[in-house]
Amino acid sequence: AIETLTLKVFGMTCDGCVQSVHNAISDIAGVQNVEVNLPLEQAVIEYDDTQVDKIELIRAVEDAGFSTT
Ligand code: 9UX
Repeated sequence: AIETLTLKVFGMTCDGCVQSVHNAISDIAGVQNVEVNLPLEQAVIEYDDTQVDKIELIRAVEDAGFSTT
């Protein structure tokens, strides 16, 4: 099924950070849509849960250099 996950993303300070987070998440197979919001410090991710799980999404954000929930 297509699921929606909202993650808090901490440590973003400019639009380049937003792009980094967006790219890191959207590169993952099964991710359908990503919206990253700097002032809200969050990413809203739509993904196919038969292809990718929450842990993988969290890991992608962390690997991009940001902390998340
Ligand atoms: Mo902006 Mo972020 O110059 O990793 S890209 S601070």
